[in-house]
Amino acid sequence: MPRSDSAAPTADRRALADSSDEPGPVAGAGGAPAKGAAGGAATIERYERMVLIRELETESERQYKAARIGGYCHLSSGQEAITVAAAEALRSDDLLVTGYRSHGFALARGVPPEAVMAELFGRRSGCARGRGGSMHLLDVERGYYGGWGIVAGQLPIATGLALGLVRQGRPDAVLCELGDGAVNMGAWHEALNLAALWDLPVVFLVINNGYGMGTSVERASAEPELWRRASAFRMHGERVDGDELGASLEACERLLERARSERLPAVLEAVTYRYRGHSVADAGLAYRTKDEVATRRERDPIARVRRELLAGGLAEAQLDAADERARAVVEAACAFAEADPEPDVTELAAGMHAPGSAQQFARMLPGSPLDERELVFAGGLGS
Ligand SMILES: Cc1ncc(C[n+]2csc(CCOP(=O)(O)OP(=O)(O)O)c2C)c(N)n1
Repeated sequence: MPRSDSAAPTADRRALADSSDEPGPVAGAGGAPAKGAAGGAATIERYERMVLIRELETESERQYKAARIGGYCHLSSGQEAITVAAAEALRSDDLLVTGYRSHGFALARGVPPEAVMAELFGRRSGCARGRGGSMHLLDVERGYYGGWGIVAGQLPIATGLALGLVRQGRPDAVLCELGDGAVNMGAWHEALNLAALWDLPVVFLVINNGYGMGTSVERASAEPELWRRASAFRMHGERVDGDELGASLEACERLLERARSERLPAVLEAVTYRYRGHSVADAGLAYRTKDEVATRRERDPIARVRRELLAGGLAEAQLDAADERARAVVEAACAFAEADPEPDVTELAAGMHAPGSAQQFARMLPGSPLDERELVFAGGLGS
């Protein structure tokens, strides 16, 4: 299909876009294997990346409980297969936007573990200069546009980034990660409507981990098969087993390539599970049972890849060594973060877009706290 540099709607493209009434390849929990699922996706490198994410999450929880990490802290333990697959399917010039459960995505996109941990600690060398914290990791040079704390806030950003790619004539795509709770927000409709209307190269990756805080998908969504909701926009939708590395990689690669080469947006629902509570402050057992968590742990994506690698001839010792390397990386990242200084208060206005914000901020130094009004109204909102 020819590419158009214009962002104007193309009626024939919309007519041709698959309707999700016709199911795409579906491989939900317990579902049939995804069509074309890539066999042999298990490699020691991918395994180690998944273990690194799990280890960093486990350590983050420890550090949070030791009060070295402040604010919010949402862990993605259990979601490593789809995270590693999605990040790997991205090319270096593609763009990534995520919600707040983002430590794994940042690592998988190549943000150094030291920069991730320093950000969690609120330190100067953090990937958001220590000013974003756990929910607002970002690394624009690596095409990672954050880390957004407002549920569904990243969706219009993703659509806008995709429009920007088209306007610049770039052949790249955007991957927008969101949670199952975000599909019930108004921004979902706005962002998907325009992405479909303007044929934008964006894949909306819905990580369905079963719950939005303490509310299950079935209690929150009139259509709990979330991939089907793409059909409201005449957009292609499909579901994949997000704990299955090969199927996840295949689906992400295919849909991103389709977005790049044909400018066709899509929804990919990845069914997975989060082992920990909604955030570190939530034990995660008020709305689900221990048995449920234990049953889901039997499908653990890391254990699956480990089994595949062993079956493929790797020795336990090689996998143990990979575990050990990941643990050492996390330990070093923690030591780095602890030694890293806190950002200076005078740097707080750096990177702000409001005109004159740096000068205004200079008047907000300790001793003149009421000048905050000036920063917000005159600088931020431009009164
Ligand atoms: C607009 C908005 N409303 C409410 C919240 C509070 N909140 C934070 S996380 C969350 C649940 C979102 O769940 P989901 O989208 O499934 O993502 P997950 O936590 O599973 O990754 C809510 C309601 C928020 N951050 N933003």
